[in-house]
Amino acid sequence: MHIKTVSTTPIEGQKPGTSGLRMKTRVFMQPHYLENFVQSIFNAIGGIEGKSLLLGGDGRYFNQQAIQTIVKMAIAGGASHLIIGAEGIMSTPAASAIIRKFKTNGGIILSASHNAGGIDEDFGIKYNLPNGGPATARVSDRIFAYTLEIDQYQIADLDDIDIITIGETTIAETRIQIIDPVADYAELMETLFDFDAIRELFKSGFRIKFDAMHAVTGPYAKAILEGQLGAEKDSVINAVPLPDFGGGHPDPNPIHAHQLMEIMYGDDAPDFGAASDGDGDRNLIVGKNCYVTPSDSLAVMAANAKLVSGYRKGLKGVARSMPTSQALDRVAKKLDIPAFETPTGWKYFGNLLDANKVTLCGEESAGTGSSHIREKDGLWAVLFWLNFLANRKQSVAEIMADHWKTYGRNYYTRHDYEAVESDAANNLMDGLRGKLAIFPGHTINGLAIIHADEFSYHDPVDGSNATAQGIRILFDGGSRIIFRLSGTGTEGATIRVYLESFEPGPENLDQKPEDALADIIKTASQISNLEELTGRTAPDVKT
Ligand code: VG1
Ligand code: CO
Repeated sequence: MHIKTVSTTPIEGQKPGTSGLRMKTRVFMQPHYLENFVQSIFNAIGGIEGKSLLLGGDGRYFNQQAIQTIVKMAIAGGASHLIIGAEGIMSTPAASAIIRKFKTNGGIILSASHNAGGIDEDFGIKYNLPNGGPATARVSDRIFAYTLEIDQYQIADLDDIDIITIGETTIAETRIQIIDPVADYAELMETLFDFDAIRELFKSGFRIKFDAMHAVTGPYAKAILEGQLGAEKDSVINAVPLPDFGGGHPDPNPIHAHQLMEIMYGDDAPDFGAASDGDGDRNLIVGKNCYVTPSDSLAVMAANAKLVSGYRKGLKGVARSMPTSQALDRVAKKLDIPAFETPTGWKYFGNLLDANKVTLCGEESAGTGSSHIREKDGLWAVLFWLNFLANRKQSVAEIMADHWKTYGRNYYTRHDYEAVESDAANNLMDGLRGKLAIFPGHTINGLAIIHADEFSYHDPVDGSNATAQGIRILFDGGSRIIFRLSGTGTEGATIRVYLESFEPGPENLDQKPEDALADIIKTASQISNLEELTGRTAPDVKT
């Protein structure tokens, strides 16, 4: 076998964002682009020689081609073992589970997650650590540093290998194993949940619709929900992963998962609806006529954890990303367990989970997960819900009403302004930064500001610090407004405005979120000069 050493030069902008490196697919397809980044990952972990790696992706356009390139580079670098999902498919949570199960030295996941796919859309790559979790900020910085000084990479001069057929081959020093991407994951789920109880639930006539959005979760949901648990045929819709996700946007929110929402709010709606994203780590939960915000879902899961077989002993602690609503904190307080507040992005949960400080964590962006792996996990969240629904024998709407009655309700919505000109977005953030000191003490639209800052996080486990993680404005009574710029977009800037108000109850727990939040929404646009600075009069997406 011939190993080519290819001369290259650094390519600007290969800085990982909230979750790996995401760019337009055509950018990734440029000569040396993928190779430079992959070699930088290898360099950042001290070389790939003698190491094992998991490889997989969400099946989007360029997935298989990219896997071939990475395989040839890993062989050239002397990797000892590659585990690859058949057809290059592997959901992010399954990848995390397999890295942990087979104790590989990490993994490379090809995905731009909730971003659209196709030659004119987005592609992405991320490196996960031996604990199965996303590279920490430190490791990501090291990878980025190598992209700035790279001058060569190695690649084996080989024909494409067969990544379709399950089996094993050895090329030079490298054992290559093609595995069923579903089996190990399904096995893990069975250890966490009471499959018999869920089977009984389906047998009793309970109906589910799971929208896989033509993304990676299709095969997993089919095998587990319909196959193992006996949900009726066609419970899983859009189940076949497509390279362009059928032209849709695989982001499980009420806007992009509108097909599911129509079913769940239509005549003869099933009892339970759910959807997952491009790489299978997000979840949307919706009952009959009852959308559950991700922040509420996280809180309800924490409150009901003891009814779920794998979590019967209770939770060590919980964590949420800073913009996620404070509903979780109220549950933690009642359970008398610690609650952590981290910056946005799953990489900040890894240390807390490794140190056994938390069992359950989540984000407002439809991500929930637990210590079973080190990524958020879409289908796991669905099974978690099904497990406690099987015990409680109540509808989703009843469970929500009961939850709010007990804890009060954190009304919540997120407004996204996408593809805003970067300068305008930065001006907006700078403008707010400049006013942080003078905000407290002011009352706007009847809302009294008690605190304003730019969120920073001190990791209690490794002592690292993350600064500039979003601007927060806190009001008397528990309401909040948060502004942040997205770190996963590929075009201009995306401004995210997170809006939350608290209603202790027992009255006013049944308002429409947009009514309950009207003053907060108005205040957010006033204090940020959003319209003036960006020219936008309405958000592109409201979740
Ligand atoms: C978004 C979400 C964040 C999530 C990240 C990756 O990041 O807000 O909560 O962890 O996507 O999710 P940002 O920087 O665009 O706000 V996934 O499922 O796209 O990998
Ligand atoms: Co995702």
